[in-house]
Amino acid sequence: MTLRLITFPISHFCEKARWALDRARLDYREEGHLPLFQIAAVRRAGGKRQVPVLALPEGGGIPDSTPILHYIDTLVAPALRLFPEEPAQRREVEALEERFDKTLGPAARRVVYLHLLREPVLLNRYLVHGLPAWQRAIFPAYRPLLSRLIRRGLRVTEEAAARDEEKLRVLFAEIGERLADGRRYLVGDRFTAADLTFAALGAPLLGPAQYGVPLPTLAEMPPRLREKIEGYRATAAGKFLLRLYAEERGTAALRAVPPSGG
Ligand SMILES: N[C@@H](CCC(=O)N[C@@H](CS)C(=O)NCC(=O)O)C(=O)O
Repeated sequence: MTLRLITFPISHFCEKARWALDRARLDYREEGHLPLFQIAAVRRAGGKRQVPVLALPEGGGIPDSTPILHYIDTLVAPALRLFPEEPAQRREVEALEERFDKTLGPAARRVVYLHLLREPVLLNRYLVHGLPAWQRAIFPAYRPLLSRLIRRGLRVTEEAAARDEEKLRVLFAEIGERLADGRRYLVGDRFTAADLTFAALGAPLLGPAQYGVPLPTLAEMPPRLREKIEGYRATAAGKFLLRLYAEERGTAALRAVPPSGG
């Protein structure tokens, strides 16, 4: 019996939880689903319908990426914790995480879906990683319905995406200013939940090579989306995000740290 992370594998909120689990080097199994097919597993683990949910070996589970990160912190050595002990720093990390959850996550998702939902070949290729074989097999037939569900559920329109891009421009500029003093992390002098959340939730806009499941390459992207991604990659915040993925998403950086205990 082990931890089970119930996901849509491609989802950046799921990537946030998966990164935290990988970083903690906890023994877990990812259980990927297509939208709608997750509901029974999510309910069994105590959630409503959204993923990620971390199902616990003793029964029940933890819905929502933020409580999942807090739970993981209770299982790891202090050096690996994502939330600082020091109260002011902790509050700052929690406030940034909340802001990224509320603003960055939904905006990045809508901007990318606006372009990708028009690309059946890319959807067939990239939305199937990490799914059980039967869900992969039905994907091409399910895709048109899924595209309609996503478009309607997330209100994916040109107008909404344009408003999101403006929010993202402001947020990326703000993060760039914060980093202008040469700091390596958003809060304090080490990697925290603020960095992880910024990187995971912004990842669809940057396409980092180390994302937990394969993402379309720049060459495969439709031209308008490619142009946007190149724009984000050129910003200070975008470069920071790609550095976090390159340096922190693998396990190499963590090898010096004991997996548990003091
Ligand atoms: N606040 C949640 C947001 C998670 C979220 O938006 N999940 C989406 C996928 S990216 C979802 O499960 N959507 C399915 C639904 O709402 O039915 C978290 O941080 O975990």
